[in-house]
Amino acid sequence: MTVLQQHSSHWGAFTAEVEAGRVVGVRGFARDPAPPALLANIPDLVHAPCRIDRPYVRKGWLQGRRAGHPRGGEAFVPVGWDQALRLVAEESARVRAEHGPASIFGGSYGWSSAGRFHHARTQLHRYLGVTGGYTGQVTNYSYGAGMTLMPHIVGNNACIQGPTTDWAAIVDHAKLCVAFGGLPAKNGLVAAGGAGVHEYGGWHRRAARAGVRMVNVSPVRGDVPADVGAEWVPIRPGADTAFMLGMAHTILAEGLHDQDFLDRCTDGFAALAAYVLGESDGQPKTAEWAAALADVPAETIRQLGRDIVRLPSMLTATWSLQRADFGEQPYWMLVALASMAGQVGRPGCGFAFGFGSMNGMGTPRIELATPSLSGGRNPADSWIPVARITDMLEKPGEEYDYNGQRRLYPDTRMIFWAGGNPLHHHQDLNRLLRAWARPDTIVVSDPLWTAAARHADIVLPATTTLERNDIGASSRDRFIIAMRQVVRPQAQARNDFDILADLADAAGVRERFTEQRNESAWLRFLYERARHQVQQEGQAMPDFDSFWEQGFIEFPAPDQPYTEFAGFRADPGGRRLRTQSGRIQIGSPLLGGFGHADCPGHPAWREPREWQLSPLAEKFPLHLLSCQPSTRLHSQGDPGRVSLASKIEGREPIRMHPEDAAARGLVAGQVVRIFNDRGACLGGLVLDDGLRQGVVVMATGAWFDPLEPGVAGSLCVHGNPNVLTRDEGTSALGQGPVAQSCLVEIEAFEGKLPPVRVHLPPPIEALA
Ligand SMILES: Nc1nc2c(c(=O)[nH]1)N[C@H]1C(S)=C(S)[C@@H](COP(=O)(O)OP(=O)(O)OC[C@H]3O[C@@H](n4cnc5c(=O)[nH]c(N)nc54)[C@H](O)[C@@H]3O)O[C@H]1N2
Ligand SMILES: Nc1nc2c(c(=O)[nH]1)N[C@H]1C(S)=C(S)[C@@H](COP(=O)(O)OP(=O)(O)OC[C@H]3O[C@@H](n4cnc5c(=O)[nH]c(N)nc54)[C@H](O)[C@@H]3O)O[C@H]1N2
Ligand SMILES: [Mo]
Repeated sequence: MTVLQQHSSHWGAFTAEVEAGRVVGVRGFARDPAPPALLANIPDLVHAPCRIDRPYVRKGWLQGRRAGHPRGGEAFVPVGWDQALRLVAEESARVRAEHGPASIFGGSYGWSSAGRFHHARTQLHRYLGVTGGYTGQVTNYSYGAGMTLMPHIVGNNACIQGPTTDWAAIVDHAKLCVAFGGLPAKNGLVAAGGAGVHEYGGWHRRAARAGVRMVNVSPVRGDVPADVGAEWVPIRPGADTAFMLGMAHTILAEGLHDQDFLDRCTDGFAALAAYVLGESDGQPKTAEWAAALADVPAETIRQLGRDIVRLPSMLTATWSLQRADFGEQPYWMLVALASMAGQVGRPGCGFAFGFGSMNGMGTPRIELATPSLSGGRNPADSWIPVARITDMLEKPGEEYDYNGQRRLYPDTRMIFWAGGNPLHHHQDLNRLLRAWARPDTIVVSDPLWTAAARHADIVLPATTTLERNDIGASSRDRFIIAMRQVVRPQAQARNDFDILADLADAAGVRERFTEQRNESAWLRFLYERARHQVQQEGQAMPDFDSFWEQGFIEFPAPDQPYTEFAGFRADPGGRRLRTQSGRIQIGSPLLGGFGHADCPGHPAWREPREWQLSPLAEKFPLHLLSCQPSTRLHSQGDPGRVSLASKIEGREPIRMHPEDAAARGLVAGQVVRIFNDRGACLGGLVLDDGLRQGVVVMATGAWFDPLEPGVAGSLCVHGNPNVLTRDEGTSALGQGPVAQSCLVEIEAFEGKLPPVRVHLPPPIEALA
């Protein structure tokens, strides 16, 4: 007999089909016009051969070999829950007492699951907070540089995170949409907290049908789906700021800039104008200058410059643009360009970031509170910018810059991670692995034997989301979803909440952690709190029991299109932005005063440290873009059927232009070795003439599978591109990751193909 149960995930709500206690299939949510194919990965995750069936401890750790020992190369010893929790409790108490709370690194970056209560990272923060504090992480891998910059420029981060100008306004009013990085369909499959509906792709098509001219400025033609009919400008990766400066030069030189808007609504334009015209540095940023860097015709740049003034225009950039050297600059320059063109605040016009990056970005929605759990206070008040983890481990006590502050790295003795996969997500994994050997103890909670779990000392088996009750909600979606438990916890897996409650108990603070609520009391509490707020915001929500019974709530779409900055444009004096001048900072005396050469007082071209015009390109001529996967969410779902079906001889696909392949004697379907001075991995070759020549694309998220586990620098036989990417901050301002500034070379893989072992458990040994 098949039992049906509704649940949700970051890639959408669904109904699970259960037979004899096993998830055998999933059906897309009935209200969803486009449920993503990658939902089909779900049964394979719940019942994966690489589920962690019980707690484990690394053998060498049990034998006293701690700091300095490379992790990942040893067998694990099965232990009972009591012993595992006792070891974690004793070790955290020891580290806190000997080294202080900041020596426990609990940033725990990662997406974990869609449910807002059992959100692993938030639960961990609550536990570490009530037991004395920890070092956390601020900003994110998604748009860390952008989100540090934008409050200085426009006063907040709505233009990156939403609510931003919506597609309804664009459809009604814009005539031109210039999309840097395009509007890739694959990224719309996903939203943090899940989705009742995937409406994202539909809006691009409606805009095109309404006569909005779409321009895809990207190294990848497929970054706007073919049926949208966009023009393709195959820019050299990393050249976007130069391209925009070339447009700005045309606008200025031809006197097309909107002086009235600039005077009323912006501050600091004179400094940028002097720079664009070359008065301040001797180099006019002409379209010809930009064309040489971007490798597109100067006339294309010039014409686009004129068009964004002439036509009601929306300028967008994906989040990936700022995940690169000096990633703050294209974002700042896009704001400046839209301002010069006088588009900001005109209906359906201006600038926005992330339209091509996630479901729900730009989708019309009434802003309402959603149920959510707070991570609580961190009494240690210690944190690092998210992507500076390797630096932190390598350089305890050393100084670094962030956002105008001089800060110190803490001395990390223990790491506790729940709901993220740093050995998937961080750049330059070989460098991270060397630094990962330094702490005394690493604890990882995850349902699966991910690379992070394999490189831990104490491994705690967590439930998957389908093994518990929760509430799914996203600030970018109109639905709240009842996520009903689908199957029992598998093997000895436990909920993070229960694991951490027992650990809090060992520290004598169980009730401060649980607040005397169990799962069902928490769900009711979080829901009712949101309901109360929503009522104050003028919308109705049923009581908790009716919601749970009904299964979901759908809020109406707003009846008016929304344009960000419309109110500000109409009344800049009355609607001051929360910036230094109260206006848009095209130049910023504040940022100029920070004195960072890599992020000066106005948007500026800084040649990427690594790209095809740097000397390194002689040795490594291909530009690698490691983008988001269409077959999974980051590393989640990699052992699932949709992800596995895309692999070539078990290796992650890498896309290359046919002429680049021919020049190297490579053919489609072949296993290749991708390498640079930082590392190497295997991949399966796919030919794609929709790529700019010289650019290769490999998705993130194939589980890191070193040929020699525990040896940094070993070949990843599966295809995690982060063995190749560089680990450096975007600038002293944002310190964001620079994954997209990466050069590689590719050759045929010769010799016997090593097996991919990472989707099976690691070696396990009982102690005599
Ligand atoms: N080269 C390169 N690298 C990148 C990027 C890029 O563009 N290029 N993008 C970056 C970006 S934007 C991001 S957001 C990151 C994503 O990096 P992550 O968020 O770390 O990636 P996920 O694979 O989502 O990891 C989530 C983990 O949580 C586990 N999990 C799920 N549910 C639970 C639970 O209930 N409890 C516990 N304990 N664990 C659970 C999953 O099994 C999985 O291992 O990657 C970044 N890395
Ligand atoms: N299916 C799926 N969707 C996802 C995710 C996932 O794992 N799977 N992850 C989600 C998360 S956490 C995030 S943060 C977002 C990330 O969203 P994004 O950062 O927008 O995603 P990417 O795929 O890295 O990049 C988008 C496009 O930008 C283009 N691009 C890259 N570099 C350059 C450049 O230098 N110049 C120009 N002009 N274009 C460039 C690439 O061709 C790429 O296809 O995606 C979200 N959506
Ligand atoms: Mo992200």
